[in-house]
Amino acid sequence: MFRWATISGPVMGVVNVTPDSFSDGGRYDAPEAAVAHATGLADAGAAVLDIGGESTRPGAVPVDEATELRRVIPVIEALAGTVAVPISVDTTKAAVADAALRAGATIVNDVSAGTADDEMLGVVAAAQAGYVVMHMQGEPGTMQADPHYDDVVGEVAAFLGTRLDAARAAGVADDALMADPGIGFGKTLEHNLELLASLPELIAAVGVPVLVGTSRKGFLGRIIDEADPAARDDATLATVVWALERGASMVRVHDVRAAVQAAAVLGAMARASVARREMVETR
Ligand code: PMM
Repeated sequence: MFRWATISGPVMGVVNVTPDSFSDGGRYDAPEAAVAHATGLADAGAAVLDIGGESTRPGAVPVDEATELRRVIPVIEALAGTVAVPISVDTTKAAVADAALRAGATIVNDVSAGTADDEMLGVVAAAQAGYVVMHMQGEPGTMQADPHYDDVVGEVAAFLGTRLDAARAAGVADDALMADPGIGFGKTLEHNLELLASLPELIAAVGVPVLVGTSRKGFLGRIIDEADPAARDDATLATVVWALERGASMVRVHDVRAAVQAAAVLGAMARASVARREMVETR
């Protein structure tokens, strides 16, 4: 039975076993390369390894189930026997989630929050797996065409609340649930910034731990004028610190080492500020 409270740290490492992910597509699409990369992320301090076989970048073409299975299952099988950290599978397909959970994954990261496949919530509940529900407006092929919200924070929180309730109704345990505002999924630069600015409000509204995935995304490229996603890790780190400082429980990143180090330093400073406050109060 998976519980988020048992996770050893706040950093989820991204392992894309795809030829076309926006920032690392094609680098780790051979199983051996993906396993070596994932093992390196675990050594760098990732508390969860997130394995994905379907790119969700804007404009991405969906892949069929057989292709996705062929990409992720060998990697999950190899990792489950060798790394100590939990493995999540980044998929919207129930059959892929089911096979991944049988192969040794214990978490399903579903960018459709169970809306893409009616069987998904049942598969997660039956396996007593962890489940990440993410908000997306539209679908990857078209989501960045013209995103619109009247109140992005309110609408994202309401959607996540509804999908968390659906997961609970299907039998997923409350402490196995995590919610994600879906930075970059059907959102403009301004929408992404508003969501990040409102993290404490969003976290309070959803009532479960929150995951934030900003790593190397396009909105960062627009802010720093950097077209190459792989050159956005420093910009990513600013958002990692921001998100953790404002209560996010986990960040999903490519550059695990930097995020782990930032989280360790933040933790040390937070402990010092608690100690200082206690000292001042007892004077
Ligand atoms: N982003 C991507 C893929 N999967 N899952 C969650 N929960 N949150 C995200 O923000 C997220 C995700 C796209 O990034 P990638 O192509 O680098 O994996």
